[in-house]
Amino acid sequence: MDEGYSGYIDTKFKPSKEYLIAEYTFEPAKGVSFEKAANSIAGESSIGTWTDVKTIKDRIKKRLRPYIFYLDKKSKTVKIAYHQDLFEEGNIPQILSSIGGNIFGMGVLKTLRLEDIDFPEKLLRSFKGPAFGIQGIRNLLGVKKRPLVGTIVKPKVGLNEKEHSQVAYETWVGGCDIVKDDENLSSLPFNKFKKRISLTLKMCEKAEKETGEKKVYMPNITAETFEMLKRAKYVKSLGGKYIMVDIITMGWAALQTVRDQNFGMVIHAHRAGHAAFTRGSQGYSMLTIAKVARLIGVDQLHIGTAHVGKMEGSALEVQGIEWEIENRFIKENLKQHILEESWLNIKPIFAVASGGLHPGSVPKIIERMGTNVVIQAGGGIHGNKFGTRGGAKAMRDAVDAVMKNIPLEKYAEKSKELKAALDQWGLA
Ligand code: CAP
Ligand code: MG
Repeated sequence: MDEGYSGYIDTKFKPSKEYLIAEYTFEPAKGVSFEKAANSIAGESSIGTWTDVKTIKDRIKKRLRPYIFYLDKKSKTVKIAYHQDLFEEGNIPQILSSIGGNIFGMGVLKTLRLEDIDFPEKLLRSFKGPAFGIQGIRNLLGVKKRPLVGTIVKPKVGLNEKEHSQVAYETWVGGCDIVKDDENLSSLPFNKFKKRISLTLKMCEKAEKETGEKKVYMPNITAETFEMLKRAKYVKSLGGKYIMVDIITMGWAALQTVRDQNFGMVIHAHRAGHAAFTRGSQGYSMLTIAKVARLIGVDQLHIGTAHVGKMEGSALEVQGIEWEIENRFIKENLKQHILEESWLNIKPIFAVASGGLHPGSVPKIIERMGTNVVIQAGGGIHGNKFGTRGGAKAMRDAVDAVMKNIPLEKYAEKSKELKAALDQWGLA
C-alpha cells in the first residue's frame, strides 16, 4: 500500500513564479519515514493516490506533479511547490480542499500543520482583497495615527434591542470609535436583528452629533448566506458603514460572497472557532487563516493580543501575523514558518486585538502591536466601576496617554475613570 505516493522529493528544484508554495510541519505516524509521509502529503493534495493508477498520463506527471523542494527533519518542516494549474482562480474552498484537505486525515501522519501558503501572482490577482483596508478605514473615521478604540456590547447576549442601543450610545459618547455586536449575537428571540440595527444606528448618529467625532457600528450579520446578504443590504439601507461576520463558522465560500456583495461597507472579521484549527500542532496556522481572509478581502481581523489578554497566542506569533497583514511584501522567516509573499495590489488590513483587555493593557498592546491596531474591550469597559460611559472614557484616555507618552498612572491623576480601571485590573 502507498506505493502511489512516491518520487516527489527534489531538493534541487527551484520553483518558478508559476508555483504555489505550501509549508507544512508534521510528525509521521509510528514506523513511517519522514520522506514517505512528505510524499503522501504532496501526492494526496495534488495528483496522487494510495496506489499507482493506470489512468495517469505523462503530461499530467510532467506539468502537475508536486515538488518537495525543502525538507528539514529537525524542525519537521517541508515546503512543497504545486503548479498553479492545480488550482481554480478565485476559489478558496478548492485551493484549501487541495492543499489543506484530505491530507489532514491520513494514517501515515500523527500530526500535520499547514503553516503558510505563498500564492503565485496569477491566483493572487484572482481575488479582490479588502475594499478599504487600513487607510480606507482611517479615512472613514478621520483618525490619522492612534489605534482605534472599540467595544463589544456585553453581556454577549441577553440585552434587548433598546438596551443594546443604549449601551452602544454610552460607549460612543464615552470615547469609543467602534461598537460591535458579539460573535453569538445575530437575531435572537429577545433581540431581533432589524430592530437592533435600526435603533443602534440611530444612536450612532446621535453620538456623532454630540461628540463631533465619527462613530461606527459593526452589526453582526452572520447567518445563512442569502440571509446574510439581506442583512447587509438592510444595514446599508439605514446608512450603516460596517458589517461584521464570523469568518470561520460561516465558511470561506460565504465570506467570498459577502466580500463580492459588501454594498460598499467595511468588513470586520471575527474568528470565533479558529482555535479548533489553529491551536497546537494539528490544523492550519492562524497565519494561514489570516492570509486567506486578507486575500478574500476582509478589512480588519481578530488576530489575538500578543499574550496581553485572555486568549491564547504568543507575542511572537501574533506579531508575525500582524506583519503579514499590514505589509505589501513579506520576507521569508524560516524560524517562524513564514513564507515570502508579495501582496501586489491587495491592501493591508487592520489587526484587531481583543479578549480580556482593559485600559491597563493598552501600553503593552501598543508596544507589541504598534498603532495600526483596533483595541477592543468588552469586560474591560462595561466592568468599570463608573459604568459603560466611564469605562469607555478610561479606555480612550489610556490610548491618548500612550500616544502622548504619558504613563497611565500619571494620566489617571486627571481621569477618575482611568484610575478606577487601574485600581480594578492593574497594569498588564
Ligand atoms: C472579547 C470578545 C471577543 C474575543 C475573541 C469575547 O470580550 O468579545 O469575542 O476577543 O477572541 O467575547 O471574549 P472581552 P479573539 O473584551 O470581554 O474579553 O479576538 O482572540 O478572536
Ligand atoms: Mg466576543
